[in-house]
Parts: sequence; C-alpha cells; structure tokens
Amino acid sequence: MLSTSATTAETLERFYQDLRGYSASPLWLVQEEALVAEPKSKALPHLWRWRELQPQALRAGDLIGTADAERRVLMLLNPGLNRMATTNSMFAGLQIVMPGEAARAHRHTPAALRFIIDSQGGSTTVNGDRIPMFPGDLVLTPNWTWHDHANDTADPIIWLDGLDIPLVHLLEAVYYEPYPEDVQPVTQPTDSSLARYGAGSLRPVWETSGAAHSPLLHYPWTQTWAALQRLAPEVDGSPFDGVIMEYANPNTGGPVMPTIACHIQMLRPGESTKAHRHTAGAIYHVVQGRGRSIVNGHPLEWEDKDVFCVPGWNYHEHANASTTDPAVLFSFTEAPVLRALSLLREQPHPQGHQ
Ligand code: 1HN
Repeated sequence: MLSTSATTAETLERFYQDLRGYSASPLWLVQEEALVAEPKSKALPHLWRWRELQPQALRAGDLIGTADAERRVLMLLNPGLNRMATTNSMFAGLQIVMPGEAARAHRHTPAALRFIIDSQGGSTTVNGDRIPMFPGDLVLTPNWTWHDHANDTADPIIWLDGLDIPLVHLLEAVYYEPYPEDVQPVTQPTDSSLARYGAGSLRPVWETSGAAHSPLLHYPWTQTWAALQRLAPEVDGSPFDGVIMEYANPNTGGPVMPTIACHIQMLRPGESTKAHRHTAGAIYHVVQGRGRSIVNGHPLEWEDKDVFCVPGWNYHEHANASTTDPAVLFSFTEAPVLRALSLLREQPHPQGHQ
C-alpha cells in the first residue's frame, strides 16, 4: 500500500537543506529527469556547408602555421551542445594541410578516422605504415596508434576528421603523447595494411592480429566505389538507407574500430527512403550528389562535400534530389559501443515518413 504523509513545506525545506550539507539529495524530486521514457538528445540536427567552410579552412591555412597548431582543424560543433562534440558522443572536424607541410606525429586513446575530401596525394603514416590519401579514401588511426600527416603535393589537402573524443572524455580515459620527433619513421612498404588485408575476402594465413581494431587501415575509394556500383543494380537495398554497406574489419566482419562504425551508402537517382531512428547518433559527409534529409522534422538540404548530423533517437529519412545521378553519403556512428552494452535500439517510423 502506498503511504501519504502530512509533512509541512517548511519541514521538508529544512530537510532538503540539511541533506545538501551531507552531499545527499532526494531522488524523488528529479526522478523524471533521471528516467526518461525515451532518449531526448540535447544535440540538434545540423548542416555544415562546404561552400561556406572550405574558404574558412583555406583561410586557416594562410593564417596559422603548423608550429601554432598541432592539428589545423575547424571543429564542427553541435549548436545544441556546449562542448567539443558534433553529436553526443562523436566529433567531426575539417583538417587542412598546406603544400609542403607536415602535421607532427602523436598518439592518443581517442580513435580517429579520416575521410579524404580534397587531395592530389599526401599521406598519413600510422605505426610506420605510410598510407596515401586520395579523395573518398577512408584512413583509420585507431586508439593509441602513432600518426602524422604529410602533404608533399602542390595543393592544399582537406579531409573530414572523425573521433570518439566526446565519449572517451566522458569515460575519463583520454591519454595523449607526442612522438619524440616531428615525423615517425616509415618502417614498412607503402600501404602495407592494404597489401596484407585489402583483398576483400582473401587474407594472409600467417598474420595474427590481436588488435581490437581492423588490421586494414586504408579503404581506398576505388574499391568502395566499385563495390557500390556492382551492388546497386542488383538489390532493393535498405528501406531506410538505400544501398548501404559497412566498412568491415576483415578479421571479424565487424566494425572498423571498437567505438566507431563507418558506412557508405548510395541513394540511386530519384531514390528516397523511409524514416527510422536508432539510439546511435550519426555524422554524415556528402561524397557526391545533392538531396534532402529530414531529421526530427527538420529538412537539411545538402550538396557535395557538406557535413550533417543526426542526433541519437531522431527520426531521419533521406532523398536524392537528382533523377539522373546517384548521391553517396559516408557516415560514422558509435553503434558498436551501444551494441556491446545492449543499448542499441532501432525503430521504423510508424507512418513510414515524418
Ligand atoms: C587529432 O589528433 C587529429 O591527429 C585530428 O589529425 C583531429 C581533433 C580533436 C583532438 C585531436 C589528428 C583532432 C585530433
């Protein structure tokens, strides 16, 4: 049986005041904030326009040297979050490396990915493996791997950085270390992880990698694009995402890193998807094409090279605006973390669309 009490307001106020003195507090006053019926992300749906940001990145290249910036990154900060984050748990930025420059070697526990936007070459070295970077390539710098970037071309290089740094900060597990020299030595033939693990379903028998991340650190655009083109004419695809593929760890078939999953998706000419939502938030980069995504009721009209975010548990649906050309989206999420913790949920929109 539930009980009632006739305590006066003054008595309660005195009680609550006393509790504060013991660093204690009544749960019953905040119960509804602690146990919400479903998640309501503080992050907002948002679009960052390449047309606006590319000139600012070039401006950073002119105004700031690599001696003044360990990394020359324009952070894409979510307007609903007052911290260094793009979604609740993930970070995105645009990094620019000018001709002849290097971004010095370091390592950190936050895991990172690079999705190359503008480049005529250049490279990132990861634990001695020098990885060439061309547009559309995905390059991984997993947790605690040494990495430095170099631009030995005549043009600026710009890429999208994706990191799990908001999540690792929350867990108070950030460690950082500069390499003793500016540049680490290249210890293997160029693109060694690709030679060993980049052949799709064939992998070397003698190699044993106990790493939690993918042993393949470079997913070149040529292979990604070929896979999309082979698949797209054959399939219906996902009702929510069109022709979507996950970048896989070739050893496990699972996500590329323990905290981050990466996807590439094609919306065929005229294709539009149904709405769904999942607990994982997502950060998207428009590889090519133009279209519209409706995120929690907000239309985001995107074009080539824009970045946008879908906060967790926000309904979202995508449409290719062109009836002649495919649109291609790269995205990354913290889904592996939620899955590992039995917190990954997904739900289709009951009406199909918002
Ligand atoms: C970082 O170390 C890199 O290594 C890029 O290129 C972006 C954003 C926040 C913190 C560290 C890099 C970063 C970063």
